[in-house]
Amino acid sequence: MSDSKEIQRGGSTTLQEAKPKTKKPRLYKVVLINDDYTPMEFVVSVLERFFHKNREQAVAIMLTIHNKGSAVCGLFSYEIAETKVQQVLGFSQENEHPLQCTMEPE
Ligand code: TYC
Repeated sequence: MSDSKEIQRGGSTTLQEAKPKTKKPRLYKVVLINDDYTPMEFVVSVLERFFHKNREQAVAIMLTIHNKGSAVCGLFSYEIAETKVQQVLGFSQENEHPLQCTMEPE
């Protein structure tokens, strides 16, 4: 519990919190990395399945990764970002693709 202080104004006294009670949640980027072996269609399916992109968005992000080396797929809280990375890596391993996925602070 933070300290509060009394504010005197026009004959009345009010209490004001010394610190705001809320703090901004830190967000993490989930990033997909390009490689030479994972099929384009598989990457599109990952973006649809785990990042809820439509076909058009998924194709555009996949092509950005293919052309530039990586792309941000979404911004999430720490725990959700960790889960996304695990889901992508697990799904890629099950399908024997080398697709890599990481998270980094916003
Ligand atoms: N570069 C891959 C290919 O030509 C496609 C690809 C795109 C792979 C995005 C990974 O994160 C990736 N088949």
